[in-house]
Amino acid sequence: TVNINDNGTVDAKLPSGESVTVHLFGATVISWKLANGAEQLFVSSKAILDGSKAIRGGIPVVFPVFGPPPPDHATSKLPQHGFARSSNWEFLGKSSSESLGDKADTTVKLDFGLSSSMITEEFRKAWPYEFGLVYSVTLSPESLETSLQVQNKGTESFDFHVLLHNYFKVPDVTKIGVTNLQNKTYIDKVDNKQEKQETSDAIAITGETDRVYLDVDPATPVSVVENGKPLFTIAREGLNTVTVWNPWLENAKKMSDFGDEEYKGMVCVEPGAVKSFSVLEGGDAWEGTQTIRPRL
Ligand code: TA6
Repeated sequence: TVNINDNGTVDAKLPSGESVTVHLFGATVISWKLANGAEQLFVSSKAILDGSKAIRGGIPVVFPVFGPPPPDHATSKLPQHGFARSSNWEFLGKSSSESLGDKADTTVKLDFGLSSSMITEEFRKAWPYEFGLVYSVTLSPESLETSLQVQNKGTESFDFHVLLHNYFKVPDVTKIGVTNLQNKTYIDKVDNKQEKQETSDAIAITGETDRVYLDVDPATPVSVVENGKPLFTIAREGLNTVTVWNPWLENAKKMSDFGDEEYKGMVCVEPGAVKSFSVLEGGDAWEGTQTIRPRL
């Protein structure tokens, strides 16, 4: 079943019990529950859901720029992480696959759209390109997949970043590791953006962590593990960077929409294409996809 609610959210539930909720503000997935009702995503108890600020949690969609925009770039007048997560998207509809056997829906796909005519005048002035975004959220008993298609609807090329800013809910961030990033080069945003080489096969989070791993083969699944067992495994297509973030206590205190202690129960592992700006010629399209498998 799929419901369009009057609080600006769309939710879907499978006969097997899994559910997903997407807020039309930013097309932000704000809940993903397994059949047993266990919530997989972190949304701050202080998150603002009225459209006045990007939602602190879930899966914010970052486009067309990740991080503070470069001063000498077409995105320079946009806010950090761009406008997609702070715009009102529209629900385009659902499609579901009927399994051959019991006629039950085994997966449901929800599509959302955002185009240049829908963003605010302020955003359009800041980034005057004709674009179309289609964001697909596909729920199955085994995974949650989200995919962003970027279309250049104008004649002039533009360049962009995309990043899916996953906030995962974890029992205790001091007990988890992030695996399959060993030997990868990363930019350490907590240490003067220095480029470093990852040496550990399971990154521990012991303080503020803000790293952008580069050239991560999308075919290499990245996992959040607890005592060696995967809590989440993220496979990607077209997304060859992975950002790992935890604000820790000092930064948590500075965020009005984040509880001081909440850093202990979350970690962000964010697939993206943010090493450089991807160029899209007029009329062309680009797609990036993540498939997240939870611990079942
Ligand atoms: O993804 C990591 C990051 O870029 C951090 O540097 C931190 O700024 C985080 O995103 C949250 O950014 P926001 O604009 O949502 O507060």
